[in-house]
Amino acid sequence: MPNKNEDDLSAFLENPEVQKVTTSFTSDFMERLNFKPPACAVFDHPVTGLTDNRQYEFNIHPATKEQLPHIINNSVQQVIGIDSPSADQVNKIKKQRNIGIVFSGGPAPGGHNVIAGLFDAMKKANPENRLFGFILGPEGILESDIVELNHDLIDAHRNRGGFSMIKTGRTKIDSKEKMNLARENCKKLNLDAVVIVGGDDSNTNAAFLAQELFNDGIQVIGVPKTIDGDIQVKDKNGEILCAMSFGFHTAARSFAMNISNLCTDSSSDVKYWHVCKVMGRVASHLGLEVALQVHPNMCLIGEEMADYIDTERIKKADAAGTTDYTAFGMTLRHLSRVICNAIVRRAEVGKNYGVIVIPEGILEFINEIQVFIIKLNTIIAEYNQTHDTDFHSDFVTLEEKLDCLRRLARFSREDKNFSVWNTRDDDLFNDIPAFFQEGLLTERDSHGNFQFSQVETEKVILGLVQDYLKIRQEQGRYKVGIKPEWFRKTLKKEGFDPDYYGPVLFKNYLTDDPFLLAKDSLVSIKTLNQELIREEVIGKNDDIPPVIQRVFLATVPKFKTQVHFYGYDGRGNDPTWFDCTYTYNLGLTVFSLVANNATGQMAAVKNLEKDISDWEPIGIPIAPLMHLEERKGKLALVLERTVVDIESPAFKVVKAMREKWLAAKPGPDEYRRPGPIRFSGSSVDSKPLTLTLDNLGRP
Ligand code: FBP
Repeated sequence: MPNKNEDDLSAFLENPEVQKVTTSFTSDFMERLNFKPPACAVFDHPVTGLTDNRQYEFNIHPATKEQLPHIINNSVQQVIGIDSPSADQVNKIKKQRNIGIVFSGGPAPGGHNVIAGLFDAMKKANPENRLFGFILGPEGILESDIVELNHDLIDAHRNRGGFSMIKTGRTKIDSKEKMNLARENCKKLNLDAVVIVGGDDSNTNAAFLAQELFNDGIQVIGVPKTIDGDIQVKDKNGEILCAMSFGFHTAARSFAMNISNLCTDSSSDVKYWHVCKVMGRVASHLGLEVALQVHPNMCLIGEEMADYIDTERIKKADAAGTTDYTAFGMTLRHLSRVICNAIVRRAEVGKNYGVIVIPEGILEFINEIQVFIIKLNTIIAEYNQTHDTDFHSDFVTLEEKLDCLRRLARFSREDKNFSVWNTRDDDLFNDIPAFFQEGLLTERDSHGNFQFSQVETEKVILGLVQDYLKIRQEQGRYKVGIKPEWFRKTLKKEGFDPDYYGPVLFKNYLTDDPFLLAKDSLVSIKTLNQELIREEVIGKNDDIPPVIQRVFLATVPKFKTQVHFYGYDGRGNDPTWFDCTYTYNLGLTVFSLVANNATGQMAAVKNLEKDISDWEPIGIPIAPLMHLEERKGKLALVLERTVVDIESPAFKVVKAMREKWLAAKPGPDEYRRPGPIRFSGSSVDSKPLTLTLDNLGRP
């Protein structure tokens, strides 16, 4: 390496072989940029049209009819190919259009391909068509901050992850003033249509914007984006219209690859429990998919916990002639017991290590926490409304926030009608650790949602687990199993008779058990000493033989953890083949919807769970999917999120495999290696395993 002077270094950097190493344009990257995702068959026709599919019906909330009258009668639209279009149809498609597109919310792999698909369809229809990107999310609509998207920009982002081309943001267009501003800006920009690529809240926004811009003739189309996988649409008869939002597959695969590597590491140095929190907001879809991909030793699914019924408690309450409401749904304490049992069982077969997956929103399904979240949401929202200021700016430190809550509790004693925060709430809240209090009091996002990713969920659970393991250890009910062969060999090597010491140390010596378990009474060196004296193995003043001490220490578990958070990394991954192809077709679908005058629709691809030859591009009316939900302390119309269905085949498979994957038995673990996301080769056309199983298990 030349290092004498700068000229030498410049020449070195110019060397083509060195440039091959230093270039940002890796071969994988180039392969991505050049990949052309296949399009659904309907897009091969010269022109596309829409057919009304009124056979799909929805349970419509009356509030929707009132608030979204212009779009509530929309029905599902199927994109069809037309081979011999009429002049009218051709003119409709070829009309020059200006379309604005915006990313909203967290990034999800595949977003750039929605833009690429839309751009390609627009330019094919009419090269004079113009596509504009709003910068930094909906803020860009309000600020009229746009960039025209041209071939160069789009070609540089094809099949790439992130939303870096136009960035994203979480601003919500949620007031009359903001709506008016959005309308004025769209009109000034002479837009024919606005495309909102976002999650449940953003598609809710799309519906309200569609209503608002209806009379201006500006169409609004939504696109189902979110790694959380919680935008799934069925009609009222259970027919699946949108099986999954885009980005879910990539994020899950990315998390799965990393977690699978941890499984390998964990089973190699056999000393850590890896606790992996995975993103996904409230729903546990990502956790479920990761479980199927990796077969971790444990995976918690929030939705299942909410459904849990403690039959023991119910029996006790019945006997006492009372009702125990805490028996419905799992408590934090119970959850920690479930985890501890798994840890203890693995330790007994010598596996003092493992991998556990925890969805970030798990606490939402724990009764007592849910109550806190709802109560604090209401308090913060009401405070902001009454004082026309911001709770978090007025009460900056945790102590100030707790003080405010204390005042409310005092107030509840004076005014019996005030029930949102009483003395009991305050006492319970003061019992939880400060970092968790702080987490529960974090600022809500712009949609009023609780920000799960900001809370150290795993720390809360681990704290309880550690406490309970300590208790079990003190009771002598948490031990590492010892292989009989190792025990025999170790003692013989030091000239000791294993058959003499075995029955003194172990409760199952000379049984067929594959692992020896130390007696419950042996919980410390002191108790070991006492036992050896009691059994007359050593005299009162003798020392414990070092080899016996060594064997004893090998039975003492050390619960060592490594905590990981998988979220932002997977969200930024380059999309899988599935997400590339899905999103490109979503982009093509958006153009067909716009060109055929649809508005208030969400672009979707039906039959995603099947082969691409069966995929059907459709438009799903957004308004009928909405229902009332608490947001910022008030009921608001929002698109309904889908959580994990515990009756679904995918969930049932995970439940059925739970014992196998825990592998609390001698022999190897059951980890699955999904491997890295590859953009070529035999695994490219894989799809989410949840989709595949749900499809295979459908009646
Ligand atoms: P969207 O719902 O906007 O797609 O975002 C999903 C998500 O990645 C969640 O999984 C996570 O809880 C949240 O965003 C994190 O938000 P932020 O990016 O604001 O930290």
